[in-house]
Amino acid sequence: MHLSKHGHEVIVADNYLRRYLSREEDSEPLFDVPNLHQRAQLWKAKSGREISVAIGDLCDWDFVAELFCAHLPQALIHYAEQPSAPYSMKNRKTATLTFQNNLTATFNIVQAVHEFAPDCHIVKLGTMGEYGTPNIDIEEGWLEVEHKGRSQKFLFPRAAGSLYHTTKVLDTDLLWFYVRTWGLRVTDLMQGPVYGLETYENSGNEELYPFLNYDELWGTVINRFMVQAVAGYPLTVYGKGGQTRGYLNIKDTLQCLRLSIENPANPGELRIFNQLVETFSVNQLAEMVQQSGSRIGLDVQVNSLPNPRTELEEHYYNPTHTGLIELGLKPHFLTNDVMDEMMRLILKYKERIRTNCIFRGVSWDSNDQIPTAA
Ligand code: USQ
Repeated sequence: MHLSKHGHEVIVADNYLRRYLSREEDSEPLFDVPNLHQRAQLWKAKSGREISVAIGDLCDWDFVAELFCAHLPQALIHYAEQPSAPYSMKNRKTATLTFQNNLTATFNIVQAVHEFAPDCHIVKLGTMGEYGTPNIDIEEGWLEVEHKGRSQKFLFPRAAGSLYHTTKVLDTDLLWFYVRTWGLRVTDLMQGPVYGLETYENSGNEELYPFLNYDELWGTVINRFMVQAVAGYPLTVYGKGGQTRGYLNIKDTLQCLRLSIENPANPGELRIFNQLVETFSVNQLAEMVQQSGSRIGLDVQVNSLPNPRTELEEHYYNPTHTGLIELGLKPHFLTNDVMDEMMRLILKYKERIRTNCIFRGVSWDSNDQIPTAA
C-alpha cells in the first residue's frame, strides 16, 4: 500500500504460509486479516489504486517463472520467509520447514531474476540477528580487515542465535555468491524487531492492519509486552533482560523499503543497510510499557522468567545505522505518545486477547518440551 500510494505499480505474491502456520499453532493475531484479494479491493476503494494479487508458493519454480514472465519486475521485495525464531527451534519438523522454505524461496528468486529480469533489483529482508551480539561495533554489512600488512573488505562476521536467523545468514551468502558471479543488484536490509500497527496508509481501517501477533511464536517483544499489559498478564522478561536489540516502527520499515527501491543498488553490488532506529534492552522496554500503562490507568506487573532461548543476557551492542538515514529515512521514535496511543488502540480489542497463547516456553535446547511459566 505504501509503494502503491507513492506511484509504484505493485504485484503481491503470497501462499498464506504464515497464516496457515499460526492457525496450525493455535496462535492467531489479535485482528482478523481479510484475504489478499479482499485487502487489494479495500485498498482500491480507499485509494483508487490497483494492486495485483498472485496466490502461490515461491518455492514452486513454475509459479515463480510464470510470475516473472508475466510481469518482468524492475524491483522485487523478498519477504517470503518463515520469520519466527522460536518456531524454527520448536522441533525438527518446524526447523525443516524453515530451512527449506527460506533457502528455496531465495534460490528461486535469484534464478528467476537471472533468467528473466537480470536488471531487477532484489531487496531482501535480512535481520540484525545475523550478526548476533559481538563485543565490537556492528558495521553496515561489511568489515575492512587488515591482516599481516594486507587488507580486504569482508562480510561482517555473522553469528546468528536461532535456526531462523541462520537461514538469513545463508541467504546473504547465497546472494553474495550470485552478485559476484552473475552481477545481480541486491540490497540486504538487516532489520531489527518491528513494532506498531498503524501506518499512514491503513490508519483507522482495521481490515488493512498488519498481523498483530502477541503469542510467543509470532509476536515481537514490544507488541507482546503491550498486549500483555492490556490483558493484565505480567510482562515476560526472559532471563536477566539485558538483551539489547535495534527496534523500528512499522512506518519506518515501509520508508526503508521505498527508499531502497527508489535508490537501487548497482549491478554487481550487494548493498547492506542496518535497518533500526534506536536500541533498547528488554528491561528498558518492560519499564517503558509499565510506565505507559500507568499513564493510561493500567497496573502493569513485570515477571522475570527463565530464558527459554540460548542468548547473551548482558552484552555490548552498538550497531552503525547511517546508510538509510543518508538515503532520506525520517525515523519515528518510540516516544511516550506513540506508546500510549498504541496501548489505547490495543485496549479497544482487549476482549479478543487469548492469554493462554502468550507463553509456551519453546526452548532452544529441547524438542517440543513446554516448561511452565511460573
Ligand atoms: N524477549 C523477551 N520476552 C518475550 C519475548 C522476547 O525477553 O516475551 C526477548 C528475546 O529473548 C530477545 C528479544 O526479546 O532477546 C527480542 O525478541 P523478539 O521475539 O522480539 O525478536 P526475535 O526473536 O529476535 O525476532 C524478531 C522477528 C524476526 C526478526 C528479528 C530481528 O520475529 O523475524 O528477524 O526480530 S532481530 O531480533 O534484530 O534479529
